[in-house]
Amino acid sequence: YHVRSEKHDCGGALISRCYVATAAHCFKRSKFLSYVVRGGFELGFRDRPEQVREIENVFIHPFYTFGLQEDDIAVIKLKSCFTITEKLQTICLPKSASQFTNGFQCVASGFGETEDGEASQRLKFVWLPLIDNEACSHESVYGSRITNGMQCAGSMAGVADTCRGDSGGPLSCRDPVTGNWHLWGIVSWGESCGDSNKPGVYTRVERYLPWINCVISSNRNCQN
Ligand code: 4AZ
Repeated sequence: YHVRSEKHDCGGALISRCYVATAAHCFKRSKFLSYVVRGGFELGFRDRPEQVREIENVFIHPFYTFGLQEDDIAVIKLKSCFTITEKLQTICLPKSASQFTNGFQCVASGFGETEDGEASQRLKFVWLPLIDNEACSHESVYGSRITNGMQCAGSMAGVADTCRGDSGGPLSCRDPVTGNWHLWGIVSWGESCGDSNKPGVYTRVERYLPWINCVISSNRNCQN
């Protein structure tokens, strides 16, 4: 899913017909009620599966602090819900903290910056292995900047990565038993893009399940 305004451009993931999960930092400088959410595969082109929805409300995690990267998660409530079709579906939330572990290959997707330094006009995706927090907290990587609410993914050798504009979009992992895709991460930050020892850092969605479920069931922001 694609969230766009004049100044900001972020991804998001449909976690139910009426709610989109994205990054809190996407709302840094924006008037979020003017945002529009669309499901589609090309920018500036209304391809067949696309549906456009306006935002009714944005719930930013109460511990998120602008400028910092912790608790970088927000839930968007849509004014009207999406219609589920073959090409427009919801993604499952994580099942448990240990559902996907170090080395598991997941998929990040978005319209973010490519090698040529410009936003992609087409939705792109890349397979990225999960990196455990111990390895990602190594001093040659990100040190103490990695906290429990984060999940690193990518290669320590670099190259494949997410980048500016992919923020808020999904890091999706497929359960090998059920075949269901789960929203394991949300594109959050990283030092540049594709550099060695600087993998992408994602919001670890599993840690926020109580908050997400509380927001969706109460339609109000929640304290944890
Ligand atoms: C960004 O600024 C951003 N390489 C997103 C992802 C990554 C770096 C920066 C990861 O939105």
